[in-house]
Amino acid sequence: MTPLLNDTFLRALLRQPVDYTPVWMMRQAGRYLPEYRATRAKAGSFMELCKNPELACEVTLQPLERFPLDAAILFSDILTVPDAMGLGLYFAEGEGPHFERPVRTAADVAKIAVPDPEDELKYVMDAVSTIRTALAGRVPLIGFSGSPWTLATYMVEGSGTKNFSHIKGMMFDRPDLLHTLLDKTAQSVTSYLNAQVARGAQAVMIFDTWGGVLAPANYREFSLAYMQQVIEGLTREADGRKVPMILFTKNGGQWLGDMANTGCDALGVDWTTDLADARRMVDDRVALQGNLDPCSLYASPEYIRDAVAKVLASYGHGTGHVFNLGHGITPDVNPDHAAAFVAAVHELSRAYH
Ligand code: 1CP
Repeated sequence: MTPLLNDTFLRALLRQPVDYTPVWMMRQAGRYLPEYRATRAKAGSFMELCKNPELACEVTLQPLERFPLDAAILFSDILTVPDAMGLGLYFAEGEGPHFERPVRTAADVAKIAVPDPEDELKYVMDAVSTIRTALAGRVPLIGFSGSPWTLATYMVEGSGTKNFSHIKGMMFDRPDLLHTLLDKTAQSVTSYLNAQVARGAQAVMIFDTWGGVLAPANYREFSLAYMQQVIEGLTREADGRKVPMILFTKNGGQWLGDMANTGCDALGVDWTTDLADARRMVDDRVALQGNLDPCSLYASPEYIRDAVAKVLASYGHGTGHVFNLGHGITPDVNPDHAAAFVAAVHELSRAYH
């Protein structure tokens, strides 16, 4: 294996000493980059881009060519898993994702299969191998999946949603059905993440984008429990090195203490929780990743630098912090502002280590 030239990100996740705070951005390969839009046009569509390992590799590396980021993230989407479970994913132009066959009834749940990642999701695995080779040890590669709950919201709703009526309807009316669906989804996520690690992912992250819409007891029963099931089944070491695991529930600030007990190595934190409070809640048991409001990047580079300084001060001294936005970078951000953000983290964080 090629040696890893910059392992700052992995070290911070494992709370080992670092010289500066490592940084990457959720959705760092995406629509705010003109070169991304050009590659997507060349591929034909977003899904064709995901299914072409060479082009998926090209867009994964694009943000690293522009900015000195400390990690790369596999270019794919969380919804490839329900697609492989038989739901028929498609993107209508100018709209979000949709499924041809949403899961609504007992018969629909019974039909759901746990996919073999090296078969139905082989295109993702080939992208992981291609990217890992192309990175040549520059920075670590992050693999990812949606959480079982977040995937189930799309599977039951059939698309994005504002009210969560179908998924919450199932949760309150037929919890048994939803538990069966979540169990199958958790099994799928576990083997999908393990296959990514086998192909070269050096850290993994679970995106629980919609856990934060749940009441606390429902969060524990329908989201957290299944993320815990996934974590218990994960490969935790590869090439003689620990594979750190990051858990991110958007809007989950009040549950960080519970989340830290799942066996994960790090927690993603959005901007609605102060990192100083988050650090107290997890009591230095796990590392923290976050948490600048992505809309801060609409402001001037001077403002961005100041905002970065405040987040660094809020975390305070010592390792265990990976700098990130609190959620994905938005499509209309000026890439020069992303550059100012990354530069400010690298420059200002040295004083904290
Ligand atoms: O038009 C386009 O080019 C498609 C836009 C796009 C992109 C760039 C989608 C559709 N997905 C992605 C890539 C993507 N999605 C990545 C790539 C790696 C990177 O970070 O650079 C990742 C990690 C995701 C994860 C993802 N997809 C999440 C979880 C994280 C989050 O942002 O909360 C979710 C919820 C999705 C679903 C999805 N895929 C795409 C869209 C527009 C959506 C959101 C749908 C909705 O509004 O509910």
